[in-house]
Parts: sequence; structure tokens; C-alpha cells
Amino acid sequence: MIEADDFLNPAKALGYDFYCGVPCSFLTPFINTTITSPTLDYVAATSEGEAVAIAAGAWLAGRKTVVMCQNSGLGNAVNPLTSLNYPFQIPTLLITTLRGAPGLADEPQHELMGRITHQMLDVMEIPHADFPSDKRDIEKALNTADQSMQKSGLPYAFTMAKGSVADGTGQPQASRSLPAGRIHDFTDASPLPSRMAALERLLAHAPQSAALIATTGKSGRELFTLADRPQHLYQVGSMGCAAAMGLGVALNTPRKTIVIDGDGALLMKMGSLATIGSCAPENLIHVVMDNASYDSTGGQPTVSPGVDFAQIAASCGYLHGYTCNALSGFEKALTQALSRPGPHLVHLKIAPGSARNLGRPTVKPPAVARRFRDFLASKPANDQSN
Ligand SMILES: Cc1ncc(C[n+]2csc(CCOP(=O)(O)OP(=O)(O)O)c2C)c(N)n1
Repeated sequence: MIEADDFLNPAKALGYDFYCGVPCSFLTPFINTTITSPTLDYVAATSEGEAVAIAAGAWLAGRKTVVMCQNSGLGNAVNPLTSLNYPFQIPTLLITTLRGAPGLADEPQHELMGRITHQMLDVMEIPHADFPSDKRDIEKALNTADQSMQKSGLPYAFTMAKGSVADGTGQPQASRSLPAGRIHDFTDASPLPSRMAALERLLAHAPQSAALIATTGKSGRELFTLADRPQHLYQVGSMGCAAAMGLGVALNTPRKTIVIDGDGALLMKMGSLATIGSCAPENLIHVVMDNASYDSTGGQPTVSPGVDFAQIAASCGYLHGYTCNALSGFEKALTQALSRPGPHLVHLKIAPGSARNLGRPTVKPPAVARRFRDFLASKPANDQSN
């Protein structure tokens, strides 16, 4: 058994100081020490998949990251681990517990996952080792993990058995309750714009220094067709993770960070609205292009017509929520969102459909990620609009 700091201090010496996750009772002393540490950043995610995406954003903004979860939550993380970290080659140190490990008396809901956790990691091609429970093994284990991630650019996992970390004294404080944000209604009677026209206006308004993250599907393809720049991240997979990635970026850069989301994608991971509201990054502008459909997969209807995203975001702690259904209202919302602290959510209703013969990003995901990372690391040029 080790003390939490026996691991956290040498991990910090290697640069790992951005933590994110969802708790497990096996993690309690470890996670509580992380949350209460004055020298580490910890983001409480609403799901393990969201944690993986937040960490990916933080990595893009130059951080070394750790994601902590229960092994039952590994299931929630499979999608971003396989369709975000893998294609973009984004590393993170994953610490997953071993509830239901063979031979351990545990609850029935952990039995199967306890038996297959190592196989799950193997199948996802994530190298892994036991979480070190002896102080003498920690340095070597961390160096092996760090070197593996540096070499492959991919995640590495520690599997944590029950009782690996001694009870500590750290007791996190309750999160603060948040006042509701302000709602701005810019709707009018104009016909709904196309996504392409809205993206054109977005590009015209966004400062050169801004980072743009586009959700999976045709949003990214249209953005790429309009302009391909180092500050664009086309999230080709990991549906629903654009906002979480945007949060990880926005928390670690002073640049305006603009997320281009879809209604279907946002509905898939609405918990991110609460995480963003709680973290309150001033520089985050979350644009939801709502065509009431899964346009990229053939236009099947979503349930968005019954959903007021601006109101929900404002209730989750976003400072401003804007509703618009035409380019003029969208431009008003963007102008306001770019000129004052957020987080902001701009809900734009758009017409379904997309440009014909749409291309797909020709730059490969690892290159997109690395040039985006280099862009974030560079000093912003003088930018009138920022
Ligand atoms: C986890 C997951 N489920 C399903 C898909 C298939 N898929 C790709 S794009 C898309 C539709 C996304 O809808 P929305 O966010 O509303 O954007 P739109 O296509 O309308 O622009 C779907 C279902 C996927 N890529 N990932």
C-alpha cells in the first residue's frame, strides 16, 4: 500500500498535473488527494468518456494528463479511446480500478467487467500494468508509462487493485451552486440558414487567434471545405465529445475557443454542459448548429425540437445563452459572445442538408492534432478582434 502523494509527486515531476475523472470507491484516497492538491488541476467529469475528451483537449493545449475511473466506466470511455485518442494519437495516463477482480468478493454488477478489464484494454491496444502498490515500484512504473506514451502517442493504463492507496485526510469541498446565465433571444422570421452559410459567417467573425473544434460528421467536412487552417480540429469520431475537448482546450489557453457542435452530438453527451458551466472558462463559445436531424447519417430526426439548448446551458452555469434562427441573429450573438466573458452557448437553428460533393479532411488526424497543438503553443499574433 502506498500514500497518494508517493505516486502524485513523481508523476508531477514527469509533468502529469492535469487530472480528470469520475470516482470509484477504490480510488477514494487517491482522487480526494488529487482534488484537494493545490498544485494539481482536477476536473470532475460527468462521464468517463467526457473525462477522456477533456483530457485530450488539455493535451492539445500542452498538458500531460491523467484520467481516473472505475472499470465499469471503462465502458463509457471506449468510444473516445478508440475514435479520438487512437486516430489522433493523443496520449493520456489512464488509471482504472479493478472492481470485481477474479478472487475478490464484490458486487454482481462488477463481476463480468472485473474479469474482462485487462482483455478490454488489450482489445483496445492500450498497454497496461498493475498500479504500483509498493513505493519502490512507483518510479519505474511511471517511467515505463511515460516512455510508452512518448513513443506511441497513445494512452497507457494502470489497473488499480482494492487497497492500493492508504486512506488520506483530503476531503473535497462541495461544488458551488451557480446563478443562472442570461438568455438572449435573437430569433426572427427569416428562413433557416444552411450550415455552410452559418460556418462562413462564423469564420468571418472569429478572430485569427481563435481555436475551432468541429463535431463529427458534416460540420467538420464543411469547415474543411471552406478553409483548412492549423487552428481547426475536425473531430472525425467521438460523437458528442467536441464540447468536452473544447473545455480541455479552453481551460489551458487564453485563446478564444469555439466549439461547433451538432444537436445530435450534444444530446449524446449533455452532461458536458454542466461540467463546462461549473468550470466556467471565460473564453469558450459553444455553437450548436441545430438542424433537428442526424444530417450526416441521412437526416433521421433528433429530439431537439423539444429542447431549448440556450436555456439548459444557462441553467448549467453558462454566463450567456443565445437563441437564433437566421444569419443576422447569429452574427449578433457571435459579436456579443466574442466581446465579453463566457462561457457562451449560441443555439442556431439551421436547415437540414449540406453542400454537394463535400470533401473530407485530407490532412490525417495525427497531423491535424499536432498542428493544432503547435498553433495553441504559439504566441497569438496581434489580433484586433481579440
Ligand atoms: C458514437 C457514435 N454514434 C453514431 C455515429 C454515427 N454518426 C456520425 S455523424 C452522426 C450524426 C450527428 O448528428 P448531429 O450532431 O446532429 O450533426 P449533423 O450530422 O446533423 O450535422 C452520427 C449519428 C458516430 N460517429 N458515433
